Amino acid sequence: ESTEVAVIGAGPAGLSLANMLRRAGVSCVVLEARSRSHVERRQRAGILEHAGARVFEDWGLADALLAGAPPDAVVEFRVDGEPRYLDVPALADGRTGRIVPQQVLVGRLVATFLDGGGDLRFDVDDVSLHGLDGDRPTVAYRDSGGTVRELACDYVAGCDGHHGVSRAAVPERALTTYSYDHGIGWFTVLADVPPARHPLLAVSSHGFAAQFPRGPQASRFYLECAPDDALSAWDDDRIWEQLRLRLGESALPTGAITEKSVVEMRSFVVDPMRYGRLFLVGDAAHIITPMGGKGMNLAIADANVLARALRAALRDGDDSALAAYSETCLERVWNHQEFSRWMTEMLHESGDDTLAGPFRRRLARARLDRLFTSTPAARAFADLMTGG
Ligand code: RFL
Repeated sequence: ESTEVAVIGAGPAGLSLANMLRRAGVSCVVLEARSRSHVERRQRAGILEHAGARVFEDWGLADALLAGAPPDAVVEFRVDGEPRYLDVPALADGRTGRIVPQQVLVGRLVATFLDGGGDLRFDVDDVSLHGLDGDRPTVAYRDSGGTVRELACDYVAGCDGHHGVSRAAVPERALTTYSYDHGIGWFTVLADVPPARHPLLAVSSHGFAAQFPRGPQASRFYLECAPDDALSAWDDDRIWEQLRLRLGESALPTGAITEKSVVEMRSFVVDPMRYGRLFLVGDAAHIITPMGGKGMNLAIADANVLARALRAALRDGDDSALAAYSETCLERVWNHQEFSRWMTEMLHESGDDTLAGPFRRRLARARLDRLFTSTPAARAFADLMTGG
């Protein structure tokens, strides 16, 4: 069996890439370890930045993927209970993101790919990559029926997330890895609570908290916690009590909590995002904390760069964009890592003195206040929010 591009993983990165490759007339096979229903139910991110929406428009995929997804407009910062609003599209020359829960986007990417005749194989096992530094790599795997198969290809796209096999297939000496522990903990819950009027980021002496929309009747909440806090330390009563306190909303409605997890507040980047004929895409190459909402967006941006580069290499015999793939992607990755870290400091350290001391607390407050006193500062923030 053979194809032009073997895509490992059917998350936002692999599915975006596969749909783009189809539009480009490049053949691909997608291999996914989990079942279709598992992939379509995995709830994580919720905001597609303006740059991501434009990518789908450019590929003629926006109608299929984004129909009915409301625009993401005003962001509320609630500082010690006092609301402050930033109208991001107004500050970004009309550019606006879209509110689309990750599982909705993934479900539509799967349907669009399969409806167009795409080859997507769920429930595969034991994926291994071979001959990556040669001319004709192969991917071995066990299909859903238990039969061992081999797929020959021109290129492999490693879109299998942070714990996948693709990055692990690269010899250690060939990659430089950057890893950073932000030194704080986050706890997240998904609950059947209608979203606040605007995406909400709350700063107070009780600790950071946030509420983001995940569909018309669901919210994802984030709560700062001790880095070593266990899941068991957060029963439902404590969650609601802390959310009411931190959001400054004594009448916050409660609802069924459908998921609870501790978020690792860690960043990770590999350089280069390529080894021979293997290209790492999305979380396989880099992870970022949820602050700023960039993880899914980086995955889609990488997929766009790679799809264009593969089309040029396979259709026009022009390898220059493939040669530049890693450098092109890493520029955006580091820019978003910096934005995320900048926001993390601003919104955690401005709350109280315990995290970074009284001097840093005042610096963080100055950074936050500047967004509401300086239009150029607010415009720079909006520019980064929308993904440039
Ligand atoms: P994914 O989504 O992890 O998909 C990888 C896919 O590969 C499959 N796989 C394999 N397939 C075949 N063989 C193997 N050996 C395989 N190993 C794994 C997996 O089953 C899976 O289907 O990576 P991808 O596509 O790079 O997409 C990245 C995004 O999912 C991720 O960056 C975001 O979810 C991060 N993230 C957020 N991003 C945002 O932009 N905004 C947010 O608000 C946001 N919130 C979040 C998040 C991530 C979270 N978690 C759980 C990590 C909130 C949370 C809680």
